[in-house]
Amino acid sequence: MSASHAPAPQAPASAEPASQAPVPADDTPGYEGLATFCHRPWMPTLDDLAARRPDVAVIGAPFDIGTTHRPGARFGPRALRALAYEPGTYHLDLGVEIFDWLDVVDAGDARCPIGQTEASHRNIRAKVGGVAGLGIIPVIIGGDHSITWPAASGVAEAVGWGELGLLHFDAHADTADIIDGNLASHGTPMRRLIESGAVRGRNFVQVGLRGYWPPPDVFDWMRKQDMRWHLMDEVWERGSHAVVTDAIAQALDGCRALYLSVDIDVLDPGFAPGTGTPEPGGMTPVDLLRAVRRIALDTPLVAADIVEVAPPYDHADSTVNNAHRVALEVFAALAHHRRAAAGETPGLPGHDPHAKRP
Ligand SMILES: [Mn+2]
Repeated sequence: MSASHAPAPQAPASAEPASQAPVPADDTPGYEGLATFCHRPWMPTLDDLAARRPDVAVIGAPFDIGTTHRPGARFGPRALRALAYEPGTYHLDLGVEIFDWLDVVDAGDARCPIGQTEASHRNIRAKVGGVAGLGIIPVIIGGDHSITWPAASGVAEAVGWGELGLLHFDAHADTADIIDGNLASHGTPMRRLIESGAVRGRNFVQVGLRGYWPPPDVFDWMRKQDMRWHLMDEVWERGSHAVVTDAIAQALDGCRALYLSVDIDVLDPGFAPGTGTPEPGGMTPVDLLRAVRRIALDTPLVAADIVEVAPPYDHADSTVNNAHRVALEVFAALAHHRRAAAGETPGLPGHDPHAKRP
């Protein structure tokens, strides 16, 4: 039989989609496409941000040479963008489709040249400060905790030097003076912020401290600055809700703007093994995520950072997913505010967080 007598080819029955046209980025699974944070638009220049004026800009700070024990947090921003489980963007408790109400973009990374603390910190301060200066809320993903020194300095410059409260979740106070000759260690940023006047000591409030560091002379210095802290032991005794209520009031006493800094090691290492200095006996995710939600709901939040995610020590992406959800709680609370301002209310199964549950 010659080829000319062959039957015409039939299209096979198939379950394949009819079109291979690209689906909108918001609808692709987390593991597909470009690894921007939550698949949000990539907008790495200040000019683009100034033109769009989003509500929130996520900024990576891939820097970890300030760490005192195991390094690896330089890989945190990439892991948070690429590895987190992204099931959807509807926050069940608040009943809000987050990105219908809140414009979030991924502003890329502050450049952190290898091995160069001063240049890296300078770039972080410039990028975060530039974003805050546009009235956009920066959400910084670290990186070791030393990045909070330049990041919060940049925010204070934009919103008022000394007029920024700082609420700090951590196993560690990070208020040492000099560690191994290093003023810019991840164990010293909070002292630098108070010394410079960027944040007044009395508005610097810490939650979750525990373990075996720092020594008493550092707590003496903290007390002289009128810093307030809530040990993990107090959280365990009183419960996180009561402690966070006090911490919010203390951080905002005389301040009109709040910076939230979350070291993921405030969680117990069972939930967050992927971190540089794990300290047993920490918070649970259910308590931390609700605390972050309340803070974003009930304070004039102008910036947040999530630091010390070190993916090389993570298991099953547990640390990455917990850190990612800290950011989502911030986003959802801000989306709730914008929706409330528009006169809308939560959809099912959501609940107004300030109303009595029916
Ligand atoms: Mn820490």
